[in-house]
Amino acid sequence: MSTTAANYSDDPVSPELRAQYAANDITVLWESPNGALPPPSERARVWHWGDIRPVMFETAKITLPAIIERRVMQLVNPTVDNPGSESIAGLLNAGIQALMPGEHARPHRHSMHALRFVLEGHGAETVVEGKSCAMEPGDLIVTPGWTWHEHRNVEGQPTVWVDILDAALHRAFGTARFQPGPIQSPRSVIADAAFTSGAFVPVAAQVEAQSYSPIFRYSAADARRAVEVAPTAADGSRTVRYADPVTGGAVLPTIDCYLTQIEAGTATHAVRSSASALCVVVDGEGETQVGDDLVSWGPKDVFSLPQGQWVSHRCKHGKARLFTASNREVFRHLGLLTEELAA
Ligand code: GTQ
Ligand code: FE2
Repeated sequence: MSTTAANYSDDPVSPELRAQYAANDITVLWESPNGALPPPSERARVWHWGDIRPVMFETAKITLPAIIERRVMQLVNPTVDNPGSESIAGLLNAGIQALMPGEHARPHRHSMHALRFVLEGHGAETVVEGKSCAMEPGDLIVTPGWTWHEHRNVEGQPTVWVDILDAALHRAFGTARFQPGPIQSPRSVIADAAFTSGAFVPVAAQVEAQSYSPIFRYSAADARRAVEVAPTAADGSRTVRYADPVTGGAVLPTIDCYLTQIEAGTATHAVRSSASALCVVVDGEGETQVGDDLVSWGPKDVFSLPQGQWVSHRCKHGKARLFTASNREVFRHLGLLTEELAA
């Protein structure tokens, strides 16, 4: 009938039918924003060390025991389209944590996979399933999901690090679990030293059964030595992956880490990934093109790499070293990883 539209004020659906939809919790696909996704709105965000270091040290003056244990300033990218995720990029979370001399964050464990990248300090340690991991600047320490861990600074210097976690992923999956200490049923672990020769790995059932790296600490010195002798890519940069020595794969099932070295005056070829990532600047100064945004950076700055954006890093001064943590393994396992290199 040609009168239909006029009767409903241009809405082809009658008010009575709309009411039926509402009463039955129904929406209609032809009006759904998910049918044709809008262009991604997430933008790169940088946290400059010079801005956040004083805020962290001011925060560290608050010494209530309950705050010491969770003294993390979460880096929340306001453009991430996922309310409540508190993420820095996509489903990745990051925060800055400080532990002052004499402080202790007691043992606990959680289903979230996490890692820490140390920014400054000396003498603190993270204990993971009984293994002591020294926290020196540039060190990577991984705390795989459901491993007991605690942080101690007995008499070291004030120590500050970046926490990187897959917390928003667990929130989305409904799998976030947390258990405070005291430690129950600790796992048996093998000393990191058993894996560091590179050419040999111990043959042990416990190593073969686990889905994460048996190495919990990747030292800055080892990483630097490795990247310096890595072959150059076509753009002249060198990259090493922090590898599980048993599988050769990522350090954690959900977070994959890399160190890239870029010579002054050079830039990396643009790459684009369906996964999200973030970078911590180890040293050097430069800028990164992320889609339409240009991010300037220096030592200890942290910046996000939203999914779907073309990314190219340029080193302006010094020899730049960038630590990158990506959730590409999540995407790869689900058959959703696309990675492109600009022509
Ligand atoms: O240091 O163990 O940023 O459990 C969030 C949760 C750090 C930690 C975070 C944690 C930790
Ligand atoms: Fe934790």
